[in-house]
Amino acid sequence: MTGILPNKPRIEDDRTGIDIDTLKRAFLDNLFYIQAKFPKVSTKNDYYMALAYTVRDRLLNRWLHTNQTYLERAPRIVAYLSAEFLMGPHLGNNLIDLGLYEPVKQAIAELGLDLNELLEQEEEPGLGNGGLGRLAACYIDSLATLEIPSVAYGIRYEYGIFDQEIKDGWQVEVTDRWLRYGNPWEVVRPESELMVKFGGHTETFIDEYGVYRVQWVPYKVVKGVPYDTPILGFKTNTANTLRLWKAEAPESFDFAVFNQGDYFGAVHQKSESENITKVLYPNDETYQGKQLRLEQQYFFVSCSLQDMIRLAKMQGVALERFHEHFAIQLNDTHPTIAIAELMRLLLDEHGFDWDRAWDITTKTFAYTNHTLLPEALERWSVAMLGGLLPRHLELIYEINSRFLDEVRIKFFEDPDRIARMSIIDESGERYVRMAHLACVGSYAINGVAELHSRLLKQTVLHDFYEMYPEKFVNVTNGVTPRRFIALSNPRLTSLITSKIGDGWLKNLGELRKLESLVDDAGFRNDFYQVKQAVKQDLADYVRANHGVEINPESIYDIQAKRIHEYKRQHLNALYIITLYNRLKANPSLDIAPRTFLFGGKAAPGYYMAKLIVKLINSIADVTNSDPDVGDRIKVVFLTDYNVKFAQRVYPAANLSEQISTAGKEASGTGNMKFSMNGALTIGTLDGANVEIREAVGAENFFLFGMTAEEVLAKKAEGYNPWDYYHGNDELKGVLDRIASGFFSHGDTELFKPLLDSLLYQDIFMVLADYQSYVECQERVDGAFRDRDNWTRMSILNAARMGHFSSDRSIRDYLSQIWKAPAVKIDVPEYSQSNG
Ligand code: Z15
Repeated sequence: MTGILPNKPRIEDDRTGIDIDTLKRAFLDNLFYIQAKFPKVSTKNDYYMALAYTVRDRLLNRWLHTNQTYLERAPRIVAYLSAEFLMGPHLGNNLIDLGLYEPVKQAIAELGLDLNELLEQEEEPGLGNGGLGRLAACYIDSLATLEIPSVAYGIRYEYGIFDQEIKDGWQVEVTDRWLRYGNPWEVVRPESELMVKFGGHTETFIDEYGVYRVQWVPYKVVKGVPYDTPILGFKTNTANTLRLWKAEAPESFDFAVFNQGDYFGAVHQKSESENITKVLYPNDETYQGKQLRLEQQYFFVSCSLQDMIRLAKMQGVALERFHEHFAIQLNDTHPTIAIAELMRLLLDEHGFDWDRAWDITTKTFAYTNHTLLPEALERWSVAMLGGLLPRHLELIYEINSRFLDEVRIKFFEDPDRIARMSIIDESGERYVRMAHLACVGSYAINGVAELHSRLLKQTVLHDFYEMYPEKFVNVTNGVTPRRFIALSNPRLTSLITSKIGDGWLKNLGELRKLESLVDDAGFRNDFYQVKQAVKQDLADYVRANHGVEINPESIYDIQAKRIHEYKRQHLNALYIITLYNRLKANPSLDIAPRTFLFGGKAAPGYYMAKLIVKLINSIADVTNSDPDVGDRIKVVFLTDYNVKFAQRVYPAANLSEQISTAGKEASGTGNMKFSMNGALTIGTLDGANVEIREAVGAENFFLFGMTAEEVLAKKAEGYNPWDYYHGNDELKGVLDRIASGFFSHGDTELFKPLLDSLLYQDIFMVLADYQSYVECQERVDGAFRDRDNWTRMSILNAARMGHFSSDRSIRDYLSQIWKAPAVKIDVPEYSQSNG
């Protein structure tokens, strides 16, 4: 539809101008014409919306020119497939990326409003659980910043991760109605809808050329509608797209035909279709095996692949060359059904033969593994998968049979391998092992930190490593400094920029220039003052929201992450009780005052995690009101930890708790965000902690606990937690204190499941690491008392974290896996194009 219409609309100056007066006029204009309000009757949310639209207007030129450039030039595109994108609020980030933060702040102030209050209004899109979803968000930020043509595909959950409330110390989940007031950042594209089939059966036939073919006759069809959100690069013209799919009932499948007069049946079928994208599954790292989850995965994968094929066709790219046009990254196994789906599309819908289709497929996909925990590995029962996706099950069997032939040839003397490596687990009820399918169907397999990638090759994927050593690479995770330094910590950002200029936000390695300033007493004092000011902000927040007074002079000791036994929030809790017991025994004990802050959600069905939340809150009740403790210990469980709140938390920390059992945390990314903001880490040699410690220097990192090798060895020799309980009086005192009902109003049953799990199994070896942890915390206590030296260590942490920018991670993906060149986007001056 081009015809005589000019390619560019006349663009009103009020939609692009960035001088203060234009921004003010544009804001009032949007308030009137979009929110339909006068200032007199406007709510804070109206003001937020007016500002969001003002900013959106100013990014549309970049977005449309980027899309047009990609359409015309048909560059190689990175497609990032993820069931989760934990984006966090868009407004502040977009202001930073556009370089509009300061002028907008001023314009808003001149209108008598406060930018921070408007930023606070935004309901964040919490379309992820934790690290994996947030990593995807950091990666698309860096892809845009590095000007890499890319598209991110996912699911537009109507309800994201639940909101957490705490009632009587227990977690209570509340529905996340994030779309309640509308979403100014997305654009729905109903004209680009696609259809996705489910269920039914397959039929064979001989086509017009006499070729044997299969067709899938589905039981139902669901419509996928794309919702697009622009993802800006930092100070570039590139604005890539996050395309999230919403499920709807297809009106073309005329209900009247299928349900003659069955009105209720028709409405029911409609709501069943829409159910697919209703809600995010709230478990992090535990696989549940629910059919609806498989429906979600297949739904968004099928929409995304059809979308890519449609784009390639539009650009005149032959499907034979699909793999040259797209590199598809599978974020964990969640989108792995894509391997079978691309085969189906090429074979059944585009007439390819097997060998050509398999060649294209295995040159297209790359797989990122994010965990070694067996409970997280996805396996779909053959019965369920075959019922929902009958054609895909056939294809998976065929892929498997050809794959196992290769295994037989390569390892002809080792028949056990066949059973171990098969995509189908046949040890009991039959399951499809999605990680195996991902390994077979991908040209690259990566772990997310050096240790994790090594352990992957040695343990979970050992057989696959022996089969395909050349596929295995490491890409250590990273995080975006735009959101987690510039936006989260404006004070630190101005201090750094005043010393080393502003190049560091695009090239985080430049932070190293701060190292030489560590000997400058004036700079140390400025750095210290920044940290104190941010700590005061958090104290104000905690007073207002939790009614607890915390002391900015105390150590802010923070553990913020999903609640999980392997992350060992309960080890932290045992240390708090240790200190408490010491203070009770010796009320004049001299310790550095500490504020223990926890934040994080427990999966609603994860009983032990919820009990840990209750334990922390129960300890807080006692310590925060015991006069013997006074101001020396405060414990606060920060409710409803999410991206928005995380941005307040990272900058305020002195000590970052990264205390998972070695070998269990694949990487961790919160560890990086804390350290960049000048927190010191207390941690095990797990995940990316290993590399962070190497980067910041062992003398600036508090290390404790067993190594991954020692953990495995101890397990092999037969670990008995009782030995530690009986061998350590202080530990025994702590566990006995909990057992006595001291923290539970005399109830000796409440925490028994937790104590039993520690004393009878302790699969995460909390008791084995306890003594080492306590001693390490004593070193922390000592170090904090030397304020100036602590500040030195803190500066060196921030200065040496350049390696952990997600820009570096994306460069690693590009050079090792994707090989997609950058494309510069031109945005012609509006004044010229508009005459
Ligand atoms: C998740 O958040 C992570 C791994 C998973 O397998 C699932 Cl299902 C969710 C996390 C890892 O636990 C964490 O160590 C890592 O930093 C993060 O993914 C991003 O790679």
